[in-house]
Amino acid sequence: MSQKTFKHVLQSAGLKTLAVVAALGLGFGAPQTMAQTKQVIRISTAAVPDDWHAKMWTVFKDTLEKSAPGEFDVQIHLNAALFKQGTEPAAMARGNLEMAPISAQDISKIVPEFSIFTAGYIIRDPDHQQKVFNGPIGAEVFKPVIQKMEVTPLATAYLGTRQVMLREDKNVKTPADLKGVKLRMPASKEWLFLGEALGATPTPLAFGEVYLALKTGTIDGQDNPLPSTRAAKFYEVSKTVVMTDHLVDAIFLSMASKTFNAMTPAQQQKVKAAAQAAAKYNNENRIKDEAAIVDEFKAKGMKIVKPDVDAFRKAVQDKYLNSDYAKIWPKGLLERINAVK
Ligand code: KDO
Repeated sequence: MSQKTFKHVLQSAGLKTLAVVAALGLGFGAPQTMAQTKQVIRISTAAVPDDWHAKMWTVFKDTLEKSAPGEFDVQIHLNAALFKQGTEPAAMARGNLEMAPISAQDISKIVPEFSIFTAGYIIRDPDHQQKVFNGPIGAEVFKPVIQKMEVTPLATAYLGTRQVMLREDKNVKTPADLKGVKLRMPASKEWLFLGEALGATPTPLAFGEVYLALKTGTIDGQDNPLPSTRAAKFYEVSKTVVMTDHLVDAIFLSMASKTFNAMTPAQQQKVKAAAQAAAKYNNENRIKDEAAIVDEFKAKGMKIVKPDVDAFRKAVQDKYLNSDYAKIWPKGLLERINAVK
């Protein structure tokens, strides 16, 4: 549009249009002091609102808006409402999403050697997990994630220790007792392999569909950390919890590298600090909760089974160590993970 026609439009459209045009920064000689546009950070997670790893995103938002007032617009989307569970890394790489928690199983699809963290009975407890991922091993294993996935992990949150939950009353002592049990696992081959290693018949399903599947009997059970099981109310449609402790699970609060790399170093530091504050809030609450939920479930009339965890550990570890997954684990990494105290 020439300057002449532009002026003409303004004259005929009146002052209101002028104000809008100026506010949008389209006017000639628009004032330089105009408010900077905020960087939008859309977050997508499958977490349900009551879960700590859903609430932690509010901590992220509050912390960031306090440390960098007016610079960011953090938008939280729960219940996989924005992106389907497991599709978040691709959405971030394509530039359609700025942040998401991603799992070791998500990462393994692109960085196969990361599958070491999908194996049961490797990470011992939440403290071991934090030391592994926040130390030299973390720095090393996140490098190919940044290079190959175009996402930048900023903090490691403890998702909890996964237990098996069954819709029927059943006594499970060893993996043999799970034979033929249709155990729901998240939908990827890395997750299904874990279900198989536990002795069950794994069935892929998104988290959001688990409640109904338990209720109708499409599946016989599912595995999840107890706080998530409570937040999603799976106890309403289950009778038995088998305390297998089979996976000390993590999610990595990650940002699209395109977004992260476009920020100033000061902004990057604030975003990282906010992600770490969120993970800390989640970890503290979740650890406290995990200890108390067993009694809560007992009080609700659920059967809590203490299986032969050594039998599960041996079966799961043997299955992984003899699999193709283990063949590509970096030499010596397992020993180094075990040596972290
Ligand atoms: C699940 O689907 O079982 C799982 O626990 C897998 C995790 O990686 C994570 O996606 C989690 O669901 C969701 O955040 C819902 O709690």
